[in-house]
Amino acid sequence: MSALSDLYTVPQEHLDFREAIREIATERIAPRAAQIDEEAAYPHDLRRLLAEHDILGLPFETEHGGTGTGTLMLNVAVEEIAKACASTALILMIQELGTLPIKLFGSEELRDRFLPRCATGEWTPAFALSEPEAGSDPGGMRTRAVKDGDEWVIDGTKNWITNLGIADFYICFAVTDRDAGHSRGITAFVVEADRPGFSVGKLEHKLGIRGSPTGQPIFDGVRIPEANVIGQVGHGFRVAMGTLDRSRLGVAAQALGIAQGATDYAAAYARERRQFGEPINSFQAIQFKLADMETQCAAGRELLYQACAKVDRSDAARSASSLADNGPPLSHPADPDVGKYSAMAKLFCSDVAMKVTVEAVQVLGGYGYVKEYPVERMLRDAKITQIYEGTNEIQRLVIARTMR
Ligand code: COS
Repeated sequence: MSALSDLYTVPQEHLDFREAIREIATERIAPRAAQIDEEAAYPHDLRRLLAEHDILGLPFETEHGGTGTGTLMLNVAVEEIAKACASTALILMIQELGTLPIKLFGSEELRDRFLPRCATGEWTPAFALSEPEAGSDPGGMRTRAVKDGDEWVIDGTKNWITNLGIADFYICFAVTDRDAGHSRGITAFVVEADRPGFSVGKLEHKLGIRGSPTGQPIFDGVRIPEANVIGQVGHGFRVAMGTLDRSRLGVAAQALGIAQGATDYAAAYARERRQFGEPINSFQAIQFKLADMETQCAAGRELLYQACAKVDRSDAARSASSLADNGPPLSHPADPDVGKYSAMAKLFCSDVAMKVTVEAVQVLGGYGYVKEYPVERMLRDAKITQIYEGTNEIQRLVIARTMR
């Protein structure tokens, strides 16, 4: 049984902020979602909208110009936006994913240089870990960085990178010690998009989240200064894993938003749609589907909030102890449960998103299968949540490793 200290509460000001975001999502984001999907166009206007309402400040501390409201509030916001448009929710998710390496492991100079301009929404990042031959196994990456005088020179091609061509900088992982062995000798770098040798390669045509460009950034002899190294040379794999341990909560929140959005739409449709002279929600066949969909969303939300609360408690404890001894926050270990719960929330919520969106299409019948209604888009958007930031098979591996 959970100890009382394991429970979470959502403060009233977070609930108020959720209301404000819900209104923006319903009135400003939802009406754009079909067009964004149809045209596969990155919604620059909606990114500005999120910035204007301080929503892009949610992943950041107040000292860096952010809201300082923590991980639970951030993911409540991701869920609300994903209910309306999963591509737009990804703008906020990537604002966290691509800055967590700097926030958690970067020098003070890096944090001051990059985080405030991301908190305002002026800059947006990308997280470049995967490669054509290294997806579930990033430890087998081929991108290399070699030291040349005061600079590092990076060569390689990454794959499936969100925000390609939009990002102002890329967190690039590269092998710096070929002899260190699998998953070792990797270093994390910040590479600004305007550095000579950086280019935008192939962009993918995707099933879902079509409003977010994904593809191959190419690093061809890109020279970057020593100051752009994140954390210690050779510790890049830990930077990547430590980042994913938290950012997977964003995928869980996005999946949950898609699932709840589909559930709400299907329930509203079932109230209006009449067959055999009655609204279809008077039939048990439909009632039971809707009841299962709502229940799965609620269960996913509990797991997600619990996981977010663990991150927030762990951060509070670490910053209290680092204040006491003047050390950086990472000199204090995170709650070992954080990675496990983050993987469980991502696994559960993304599976729920797939099950629920398939059922939502079924509730709408033929109308569910056509683009005039949003649930076929929600189904297509849901699929990636079982794949990116670690496939659900990898999440099971991460969870199982904690049980040995
Ligand atoms: N936090 C910090 N350090 C971690 C860690 C974590 N969560 N997980 C592993 N490490 C460390 C290990 O402690 C080990 O350190 P040492 O070199 O000091 O011994 C090192 O990293 C290598 O760990 P391990 O041997 O477990 O690595 P594996 O190659 O077996 O990889 C998995 C482990 C499969 C979990 C990892 O490759 C993974 O998460 N894959 C999915 C990647 C992914 O999510 N891709 C999506 C990209 S973003 S769209």
